[in-house]
Amino acid sequence: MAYKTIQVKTEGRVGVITLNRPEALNALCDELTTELSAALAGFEQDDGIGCVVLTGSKKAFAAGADIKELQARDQVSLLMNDPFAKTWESVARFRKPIIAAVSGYALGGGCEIAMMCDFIIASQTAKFGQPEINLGVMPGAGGTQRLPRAVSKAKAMDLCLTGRMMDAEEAERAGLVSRVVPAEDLMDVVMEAAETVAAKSLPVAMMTKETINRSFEVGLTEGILFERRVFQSQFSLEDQTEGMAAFAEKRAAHFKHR
Ligand code: DAK
Repeated sequence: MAYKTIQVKTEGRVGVITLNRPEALNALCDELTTELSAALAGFEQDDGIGCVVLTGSKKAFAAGADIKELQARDQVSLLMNDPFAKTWESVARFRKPIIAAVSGYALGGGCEIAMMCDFIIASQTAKFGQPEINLGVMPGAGGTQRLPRAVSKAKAMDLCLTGRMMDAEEAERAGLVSRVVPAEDLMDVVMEAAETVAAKSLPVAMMTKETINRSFEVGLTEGILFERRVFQSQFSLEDQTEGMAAFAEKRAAHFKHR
């Protein structure tokens, strides 16, 4: 499929989606989020893909929703015809592992989409923020919910109420990003991480992701019970037999993703 606002490629078992609207710092216009959704749907159906990387340019992962498009909307149009609802959460709904590689600005919806990914690896140049309050609105794609879970209430309030940006070092200290690397190394480090994830058993990786995400939805007792049942179910996988046999035989495991 030919895309206009993103670039999509496959490297081995890793799918890479690059947001590509340089003229607007990858602002998330309707066309871009629709294309992103379609690309993710393609990777979800592709048995050859075990992990996806979502990235932008050196200058911007994404500077937020397209303000010029948003300007034309009113409450009723957002309520009755909300293209965002269908497309924006497609990253959060994606069931395979997905890593955000963030360089430059990740603001507003850009920060929210990065937070929908399973983890964020940032370059030293990354800048995160929820500046919607400067536009007379608040975050609307999960920022008020995912940010406090990621960085604490204090930091989320600070960012959402002042609209200030935080740099990569502060984001790592706060727990928003898993690693910070020099800008020139970002894609090498992220691709290595993605290839490592993609080489694991895909059903186990998917269950791991689902179970960790469940911890944000349910209480500890329910979560532990869910974990135990999912763990037990993994003993019906060929990959469990293979993984444990490989350890006992002192060889590398070759997972078949079933
Ligand atoms: N939208 C549209 N265009 C943008 C943009 C954006 N978010 N960000 C940058 N651009 C455009 C600029 O207008 C400029 O275009 P031209 O003027 O050259 O045509 C070009 O990108 C380069 O930007 P700058 O000239 O401003 O570049 P600087 O390096 O000087 O500044 C900046 C970079 C990132 C600090 C600045 O561009 C900036 O402050 N951008 C806006 C950041 C922002 O406020 N982001 C939050 C957007 S609101 C929803 C759910 C969620 C949302 C919406 C709806 N629903 C469920 C309904 C999310 C909302 C948001 O994200």
